Amino acid sequence: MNDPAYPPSSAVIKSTSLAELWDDFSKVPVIERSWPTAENLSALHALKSIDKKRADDLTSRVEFGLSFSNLPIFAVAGPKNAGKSSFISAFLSPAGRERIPRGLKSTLGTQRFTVWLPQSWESDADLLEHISNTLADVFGHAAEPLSYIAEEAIHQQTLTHAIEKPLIAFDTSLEEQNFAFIDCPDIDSAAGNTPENNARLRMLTKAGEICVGVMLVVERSKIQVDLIPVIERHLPQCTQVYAINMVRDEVPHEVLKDWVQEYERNPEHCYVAFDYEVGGYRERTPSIDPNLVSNAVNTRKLPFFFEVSPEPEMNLPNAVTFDRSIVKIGARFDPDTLRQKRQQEQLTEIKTNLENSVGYIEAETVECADAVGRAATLLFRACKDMLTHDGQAVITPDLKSLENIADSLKRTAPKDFKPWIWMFGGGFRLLKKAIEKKDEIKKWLRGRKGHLEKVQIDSLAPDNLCESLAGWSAACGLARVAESWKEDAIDVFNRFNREHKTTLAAAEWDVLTKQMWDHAPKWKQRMAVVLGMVAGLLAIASALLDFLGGHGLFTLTYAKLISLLGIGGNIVGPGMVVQEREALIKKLTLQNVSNFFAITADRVGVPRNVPRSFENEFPQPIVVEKPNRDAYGLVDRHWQLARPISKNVNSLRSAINLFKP
Ligand SMILES: Nc1nc2c(ncn2[C@@H]2O[C@H](COP(=O)(O)OP(=O)(O)O)[C@@H](O)[C@H]2O)c(=O)[nH]1
Ligand SMILES: [Mg+2]
Repeated sequence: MNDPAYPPSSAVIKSTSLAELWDDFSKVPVIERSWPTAENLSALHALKSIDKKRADDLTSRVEFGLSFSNLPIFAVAGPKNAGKSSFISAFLSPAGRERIPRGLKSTLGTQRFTVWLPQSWESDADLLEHISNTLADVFGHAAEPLSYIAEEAIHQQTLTHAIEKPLIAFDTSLEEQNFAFIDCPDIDSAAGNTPENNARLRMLTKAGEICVGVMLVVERSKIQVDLIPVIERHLPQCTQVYAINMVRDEVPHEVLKDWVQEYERNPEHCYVAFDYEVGGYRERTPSIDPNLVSNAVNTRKLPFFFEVSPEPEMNLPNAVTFDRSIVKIGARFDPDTLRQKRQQEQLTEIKTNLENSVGYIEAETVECADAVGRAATLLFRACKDMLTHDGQAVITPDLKSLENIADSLKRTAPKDFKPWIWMFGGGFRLLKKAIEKKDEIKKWLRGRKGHLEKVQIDSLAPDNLCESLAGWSAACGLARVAESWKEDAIDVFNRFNREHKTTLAAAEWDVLTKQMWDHAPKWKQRMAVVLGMVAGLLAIASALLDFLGGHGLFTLTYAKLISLLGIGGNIVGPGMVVQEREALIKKLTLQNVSNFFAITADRVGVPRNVPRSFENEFPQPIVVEKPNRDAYGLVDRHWQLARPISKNVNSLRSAINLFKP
């Protein structure tokens, strides 16, 4: 996977099927990533890293497209009390009808999606597994079986707050049908007209993904409701069947005319049922209506839907033949044709989706690299500003480095200073044991007041970094307040204190201290010079000791250091030496910035190399990389440095192009 040329034949990817195309999409490396990990990514992998939801959505669409069910499903939808459940009941066995909540009472409203399937499927394990997986994919939750005990089944369907969990039911009467149904909960337009604000509409849209058609049940007197276009809009790909219920004193072809004109509907697949509770029903309804022959006392009436004809006389009671009953609708459609129509739409959608995804991945990759570059530059600038005083980058001395300086000063001292160095040996020894002799240092300094003004400590604390990071994150487009950076800031300072040392080799210190001696004031007494120097070192040590234990950093410019030592060395000397000195000071100070930046970069999730615009001035960091997997840049921003592998991107693109749904 790590070879960008994989697979060797990528330039001639030939995809003939969705399966192969999906294989390419998930396997052919199209993105070469260098940070946070060096890795080549397939389009799917890249999409996942940019927008996980989009990748998951595409995956489930494709998987669904790959395994498109053999079963045409119709969603039965419509407003409350339109007769949806009654409509489905007509297709079920008497026992099945008992399992459906029907009624005007609000407690009998269907609250969940129930998928009704032929009984025999319950024992076909493979088929059932396929359907269950599909439902789980679409709804995001596994389907629950609908109980065979009527009371329990009704309880399951009327349970509120379980809309996301579909029910799955089997009935013997569906055996003759070529369809399965989804009984949908009532869609209430008062709850909103978009899936975003109406959970049921959202679920209906989802259900639409596995349906070839929608059977829309509406009450004759309420067909003006704005809900119908809303429902249709959310099931746009579906073949539509209309069932107009509770027609009263009207002739069916007039209802049809109204429907066609007012809603600009197709006159095809329009069914009507007369209201069985009003006078004249027996005279109006087709003579084959089972309500007319049913004489069992406890058999509930069901609306009898039959296909309306535009010819008035064809709708007369005796003219309606049994093949026009709703329960014969299976014969009106060829399930294969329905499915193919829907499947082709699905595949076309998938093709477009794949095409768009490739473009999106490419654009996002390039844009992300730019954003990361900007973020790193801004962060570097912030670190540099924090570690700069009076226009100069600072050193961050610790006791060890003070000791190194003292040792070097002793080594490079000119002969005429040596006796005084020897004389103040006690001061040097205090420096070596600074931690234990903290109080003695203070006493020593008090005894020699006047040799040194009070040392002003400059310091940097995690709070400073918190402020910087708050500003930085805002500039990066996703602000996080200062407090939220606390833990990160403390970690950065701890690591810096542990891992970064202001150090030069002994010989390098010697170059610097030799210079200091060369410029030591000649007008002062030798003793005063050495005394000032030791006092300076001890004063810095004392300030540092006060400072230890916190998370902060003690900062000092080189100019301040030599002024505290009181001897000099800041004067421009002959060329060679100046260059060498400048290089050493740079090593002492600029390295701080690079290291501090690298540690911060690790922590907040940006690449740790010195950004291009600072590359010439600053050395590369020399602290080890410790990535933080929870970093802002990785978790909140999905930052990465990557570039498209053009050759493979183009191949994948042409493969998608060649794919014919
Ligand atoms: N009067 C009359 N009532 C009906 C007719 N069709 C259904 N109903 C009743 O209307 C109520 C709501 O029906 P239901 O099928 O539960 O509607 P749903 O809310 O759309 O599922 C029930 O009490 C049914 O018995 C009809 O043609 N005439
Ligand atoms: Mg219902």
